[in-house]
Amino acid sequence: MSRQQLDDSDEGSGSRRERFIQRRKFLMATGSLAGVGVLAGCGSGGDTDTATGEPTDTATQEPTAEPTDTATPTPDEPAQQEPSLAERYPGLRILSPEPENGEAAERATYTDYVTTREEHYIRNHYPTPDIEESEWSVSLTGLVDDEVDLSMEEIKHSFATDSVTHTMQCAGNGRSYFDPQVGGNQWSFGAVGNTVWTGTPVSDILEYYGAETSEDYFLTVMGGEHPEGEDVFTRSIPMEKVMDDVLLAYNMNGSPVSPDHGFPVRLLVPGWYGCNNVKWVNRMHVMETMVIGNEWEEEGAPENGQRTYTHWQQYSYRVVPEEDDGATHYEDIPVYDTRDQMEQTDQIDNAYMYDQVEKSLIGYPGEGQTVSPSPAGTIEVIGVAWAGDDAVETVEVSTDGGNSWGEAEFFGPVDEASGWRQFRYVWEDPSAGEHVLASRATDERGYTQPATISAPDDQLRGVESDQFPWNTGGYGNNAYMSHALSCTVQR
Ligand SMILES: Nc1nc2c(c(=O)[nH]1)N[C@H]1C(S)=C(S)[C@@H](COP(=O)(O)O)O[C@H]1N2
Ligand SMILES: [Mo]
Repeated sequence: MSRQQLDDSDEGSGSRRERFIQRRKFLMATGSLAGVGVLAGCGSGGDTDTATGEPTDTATQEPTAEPTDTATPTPDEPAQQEPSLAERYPGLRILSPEPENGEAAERATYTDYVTTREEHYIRNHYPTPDIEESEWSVSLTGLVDDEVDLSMEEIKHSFATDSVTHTMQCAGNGRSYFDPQVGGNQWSFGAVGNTVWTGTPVSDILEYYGAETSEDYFLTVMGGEHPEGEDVFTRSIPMEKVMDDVLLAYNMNGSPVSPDHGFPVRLLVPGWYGCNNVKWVNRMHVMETMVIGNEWEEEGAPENGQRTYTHWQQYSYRVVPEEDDGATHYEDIPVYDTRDQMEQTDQIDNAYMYDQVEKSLIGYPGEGQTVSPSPAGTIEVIGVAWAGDDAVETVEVSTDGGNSWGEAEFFGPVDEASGWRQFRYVWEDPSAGEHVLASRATDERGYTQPATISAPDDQLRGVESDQFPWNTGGYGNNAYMSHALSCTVQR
């Protein structure tokens, strides 16, 4: 029996998730969920017990009322069964147990500022590797004075330490709303979370080892989890961004990054799509261009003709309309911001998914929920909004399916632009019955979420006539009607 079948037939995990959701609702109602232990142990000194490779992240988890009771062993089963993905992340809807892929199951995730691990999506191309921290190293190669191999000890303690709040979102989030559908994981709204990451500024390491750090260079970063002979998860990050705020992160929400999120170390590119945040980093290569061409396609695996290092930089994570055979490969591009690339189609055929485009999600009311107005006759709509490494300027809410809009107000922490903003909208005197709620964000540059996704025939490469470009990879969907929800008002 495959793991998939096991998971699907495992009543226990389903009911555990039910209990999690019930309990979450209870905690929300009693107010005890807000900011649970979020920053406990955060900072450079709080990571002393990571050498075991089994990070304990209890500090960031919501209190669990029940003991983990899923492994009720039958006589012929091993007693020590590793908990399944669904058991470890009861807040996720699992898309595939191996490789591990799951998204936040409930809209309620988008009422809180910090996303707990149990609700933070996971996106893997290969299964999560089992890594001993003491045996892991990150090499620095390419245009540097000294090529070196850095141990985790050195990464953690020989350089500065910094923290950043980052809204991590998969570039494929919202893909399931494409019509016609495109291949790949069918993410709905939940492949996004907001967490606090702690690590070493990559700029510190590059400067120390005499790397070429001029603006038009790139740092190409590789993951170490690929099975032998398979493409290496690789991204080329513009040096300008690397030197600004990129981290080699080893803590998430104040305790060691869990294996599924990149233990012992991942790249953290504040405000940029999830794909740029390479997990299980084992090499950083300083170069003049992005990874491109034969040298990088064949290195390490000359016989199989694979796109060994170029696949996820040049072929995948590109905005490709139906009429193109594939994405045009570039050595460099004039602008990195994804929305700017999508506007400059005279210069770039197919945008690269770098900085995230503006987006928002309503967290309350939830889809299909029945809600009653307060004694004062209002309903408070709550949600979150983000725009990559640009600040969100305004959020508007519609309670009539996008016909009319009212401005929401912000509340909650403002750490930096790369973390989302919480918003609230006071819905005055809602009428009884079903309503379609939508939200739309505008960022500091004046970009606003479009209404819908275009038809493939329109062959768009950027946002036009209030439409997000349908694209073959299903990337970047920020159309507000895709993310609208219906709820029922009872009075
Ligand atoms: N090495 C490696 N890094 C990776 C990936 C991967 O498959 N392998 N997936 C990427 C993608 S597509 C996303 S969206 C994020 C997801 O990070 P998370 O699982 O911590 O949410 O990791 C990125 N980093
Ligand atoms: Mo992703």
